[in-house]
Amino acid sequence: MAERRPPVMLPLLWLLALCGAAVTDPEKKPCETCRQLVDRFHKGLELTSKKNFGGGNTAWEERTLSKYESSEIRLVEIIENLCDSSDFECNLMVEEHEEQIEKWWFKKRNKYPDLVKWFCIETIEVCCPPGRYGPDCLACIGGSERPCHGNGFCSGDGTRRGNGACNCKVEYTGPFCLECADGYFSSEKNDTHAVCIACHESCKTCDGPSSKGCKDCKEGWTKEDDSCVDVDECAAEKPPCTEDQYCLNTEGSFSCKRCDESCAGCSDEGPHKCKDCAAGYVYEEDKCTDLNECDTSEAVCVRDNEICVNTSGSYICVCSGGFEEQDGKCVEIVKTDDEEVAEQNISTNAAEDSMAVHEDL
Ligand SMILES: *[C@@H]1O[C@H](CO)[C@@H](O)[C@H](O)[C@H]1NC(C)=O
Ligand SMILES: *[C@@H]1O[C@H](CO)[C@@H](O)[C@H](O)[C@H]1NC(C)=O
Ligand SMILES: *[C@H]1O[C@@H](CO)[C@H](O)[C@@H](O)[C@@H]1NC(C)=O
Repeated sequence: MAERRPPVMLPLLWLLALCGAAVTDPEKKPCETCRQLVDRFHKGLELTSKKNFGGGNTAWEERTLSKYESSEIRLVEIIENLCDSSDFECNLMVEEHEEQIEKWWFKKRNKYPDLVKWFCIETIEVCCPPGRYGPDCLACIGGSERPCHGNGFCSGDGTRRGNGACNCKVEYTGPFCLECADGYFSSEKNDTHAVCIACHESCKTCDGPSSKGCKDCKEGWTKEDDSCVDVDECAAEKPPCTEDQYCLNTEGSFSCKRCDESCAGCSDEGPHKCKDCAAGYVYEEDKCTDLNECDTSEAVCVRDNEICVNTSGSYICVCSGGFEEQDGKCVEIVKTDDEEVAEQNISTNAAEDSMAVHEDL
């Protein structure tokens, strides 16, 4: 029978334990680890099965190969590839339960072909069958066939963890996920089945699909002749937007948009919808247009050697070419000695270069 093979994994585990904080994912649940491990086991089986169709099939090969099929050599090959070297939980699980895996391989495989069931659920007890949860694998609310009546997720489903409470899908609510959440109405219901469908967008609660089915209106809608209709927030006595914005009504809501920069207050988008023109703009041809302050009979930029630059809504005064701002004046730009020498160097070099070219010719 299978000899215990040398524990090659131990030094690795020591190493991993030392930097355990970095590689351990505390959220990774043991059942998930076990299921992944079994997945890898099946992959290993597949990979090693190719060895059965290696080449010729002499009687000798047949005998050797069929021996290999259920051999310890094959098992060792599979086990060595069960976990990524950085996967601490997986390596630990294999290390702790290698004997059971061997036992299954040599004794139980035929009778219990489902390795998740035999290993993860029944032997090392980290998983439960589907629809069951917790240390004792109790059935989820609604039964293990249809946990949470098919309308939610059962806490701990399929693992030895959780408390079996239902986390309902968005349409459903209540401990059994048989009630409809706000915004959904019940189209079918008995003790074990419920189907909830979304209300019309105008309803907060409803008992039918159209806006006539609303029991309460959603915010932004109001009851009128049995249905919920959009409230025009923009028409309110006290407008909801600020002075430099206009109001845009939408189904169930509204938004405030910035007026054009040429406006001081506006009723809609663009320079044509201003209530008044902003400073620096004048009303001209049905809209507020930018004023060219530089183009007035009176000079606006009055210092020596400066020019006026028209900007939208205003103007600036800047020094003209060859002058720079210094202590509130525009003064001629003086080159430092270094700059002048450098400039000379460039022109000398350029001259030398062109001479060199002539020599080459
Ligand atoms: C409840 O409704 C479902 C689906 O319509 C049906 O299959 C089931 O038999 C019903 N159960 C009872 C107790 O009436
Ligand atoms: C100008 O060129 C001379 C020699 O060609 C060099 O020594 C000097 O450092 C250069 N000056 C500058 C500012 O680049
Ligand atoms: C400033 O001048 C007015 C009037 O000529 C123009 O209509 C503007 O476009 C101009 N503004 C800018 C930023 O050039």
